[in-house]
Amino acid sequence: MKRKVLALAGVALVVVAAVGIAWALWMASSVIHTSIEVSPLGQTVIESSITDDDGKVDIVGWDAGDTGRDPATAGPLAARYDKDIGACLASINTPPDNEANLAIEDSYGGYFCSAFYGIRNVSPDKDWHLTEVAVNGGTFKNCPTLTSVDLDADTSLDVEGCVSSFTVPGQAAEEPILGRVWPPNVTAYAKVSLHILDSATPGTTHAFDVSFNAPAQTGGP
Ligand SMILES: [Ca+2]
Ligand SMILES: [Ca+2]
Ligand SMILES: [Ca+2]
Repeated sequence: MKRKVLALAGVALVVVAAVGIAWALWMASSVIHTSIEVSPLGQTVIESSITDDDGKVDIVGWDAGDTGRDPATAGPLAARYDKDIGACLASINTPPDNEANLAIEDSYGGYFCSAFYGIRNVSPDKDWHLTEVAVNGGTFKNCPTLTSVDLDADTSLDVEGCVSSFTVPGQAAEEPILGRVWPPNVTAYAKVSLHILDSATPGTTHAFDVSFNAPAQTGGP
């Protein structure tokens, strides 16, 4: 009997230790600050920003499940883990800065965040289009093609992502953003999806820049 009790106690200890280690790994998080710039200044205005893990439902068609539970896939309408560990917060700086910010906090390998930005072509008569979405160390492609980035130059990749667009808020089907033309006075919605990789350095704060680069005013009537 005594041997059985000891064996059970041993099993319990192992379970407690395993849970402790798993929790420690889970909490070994990265903080990622993303700044998104749109150029050329003057032709576009970033009007709005939401994410699918800021703890509130903003646009039902995109983040209906956003009660804080962490996204386990890219959005829109990401599948979710049962846990609420990470958070992903977007904000914008109105012109003249005309920047969007994205902060991912307490993330871990396997964490996703999708951010959606309303970008308006404020030119009265010129089309607008993107030529490049530049990120630290590479360029983002149209989803679902992913680009991986090493944010802290330690040779292990930290995050992968892609970009896409939508014509109206809550739209289900993604459209390419590179090659897309915004007519004058039209708002389109850009999505930036990020996936934290298992090889991301734990407990690190990363700064991360994304630039939506466009030529000077183009096309138009
Ligand atoms: Ca949200
Ligand atoms: Ca969360
Ligand atoms: Ca790295």
